[in-house]
Amino acid sequence: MAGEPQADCLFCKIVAGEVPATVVRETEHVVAFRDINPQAPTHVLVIPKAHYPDAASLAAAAPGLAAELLAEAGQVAADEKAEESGYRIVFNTGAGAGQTVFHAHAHLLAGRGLSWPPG
Ligand code: D5M
Repeated sequence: MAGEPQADCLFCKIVAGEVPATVVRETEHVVAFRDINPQAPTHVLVIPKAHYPDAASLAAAAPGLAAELLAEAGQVAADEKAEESGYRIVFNTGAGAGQTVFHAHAHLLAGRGLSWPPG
């Protein structure tokens, strides 16, 4: 069922505390932790605790939670002092766009120049 934990999902395991992560923020519905392979000085993943395979399916099934996720990403950006230099929030969606973990997650990237268009 939509939103239910998936036994084979890495990020569900992080939510459950079965896989360690460096958590920087946690609320009732959302958790944010540092990416294991950072692509910028600040690289935090912001995820819903409930399982949805990608951002679009999250927004379709639980729009309030999607909004909460974005608000929490903004709060992490503030906590990381990323607002002055600017930051990027990215949702890779589909293997062709580089998604490797099929549990919705926002990448928050900051702390270096971010070129456009992205690769
Ligand atoms: O992003 C998936 C991201 O998840 C990728 O940047 C690496 C990161 N990752 C993978 N395993 C872990 C653990 N265990 N902790 C923290 N971060 C992790 P995607 O957009 O799906 O490519």
